[in-house]
Amino acid sequence: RPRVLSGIQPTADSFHLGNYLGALRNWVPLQDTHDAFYCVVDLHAITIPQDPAVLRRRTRVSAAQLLAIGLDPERSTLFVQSHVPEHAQLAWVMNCLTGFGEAGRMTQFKDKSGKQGADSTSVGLFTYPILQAADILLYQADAVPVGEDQRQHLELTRDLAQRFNHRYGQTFTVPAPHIIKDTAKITDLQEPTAKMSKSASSPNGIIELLETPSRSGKKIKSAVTDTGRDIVFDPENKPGIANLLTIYSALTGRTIEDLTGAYDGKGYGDLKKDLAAVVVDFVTPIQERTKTYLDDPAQLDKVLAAGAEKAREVSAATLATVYDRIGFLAGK
Ligand code: AQP
Repeated sequence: RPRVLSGIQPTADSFHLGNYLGALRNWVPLQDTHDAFYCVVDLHAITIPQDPAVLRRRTRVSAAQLLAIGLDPERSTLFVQSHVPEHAQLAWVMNCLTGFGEAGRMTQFKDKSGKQGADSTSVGLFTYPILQAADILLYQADAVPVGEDQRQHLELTRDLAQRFNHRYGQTFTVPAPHIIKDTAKITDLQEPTAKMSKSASSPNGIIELLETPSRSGKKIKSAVTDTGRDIVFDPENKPGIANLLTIYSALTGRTIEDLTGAYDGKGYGDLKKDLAAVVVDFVTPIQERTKTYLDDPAQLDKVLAAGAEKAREVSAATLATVYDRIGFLAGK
């Protein structure tokens, strides 16, 4: 079976709808068609300062949410990145293969470091996409299900795989991005041309999977829209309404045409009220299941330990080949 690999950072107490609709939702069906590896990328999380107790909590909360949205450890491999040392080991090799200028062209780094200033930006944030390349290449992934913001990082991963293969002989599968166009960029409710983002959006701009219905309802009702009245799908001129329709359609399976037809002649208020109810119906069972997983942290840790063991079977084999190809002496 073809392989997929994807990851998510444990940098918030809840995933948001951008994470879910852009990436996580697509992880679930891939369990049936692919050999799927999914990880909570805690090594990536420390590219910005993290409180140790908070990071530990968020790593479990992230894993619990992934199980709650439908990842099944029997059908996929779910693990925590730091449990598999080969990620950091291959990242070093990839660091040495990446040009400084090449890494410097990553727009996500430029955006994030620009906001923080050079002295509070870690070298880890700079090499973040190179670690990401290692995550993917270790598993020989054919496809990587992510949101649109990750496209450039995926290009870098492909370049590094090809460069290594060219220099040392065929070693890595060159992965393709798996990006679902309709939901590849869910936007900020308050700033509907920017992506919904846990670090850049205001709290009112994001809908969290684990927040209370009254909170998400209020945010949807105060979402920024234009001054017109018509409910039409026009991302260019009506990005706020288009974003609400995209979310509505993705969560219900109703087409955009069906929705615009149904809301013909109705107002923005009606759409927002109904969407708030759709969101609540959607998140309520996820919240319940997340809580159940978190109520038994020992069991959760067991699932993650078993996942790491499965992941290491693949990652250790890839790393051994890489070390041999680049000329490291066999240690044993
Ligand atoms: N707004 C979004 N629309 C579609 N997909 C999105 N993703 C994130 N935001 C959107 C996708 O979510 C996955 C998890 O990515 P991550 O753990 O790296 O989270 P992130 O990209 O760091 O999420 P944020 O909220 O955007 O955090 P910051 O602000 O820290 O960058 C990825 O597949 C991503 O594409």
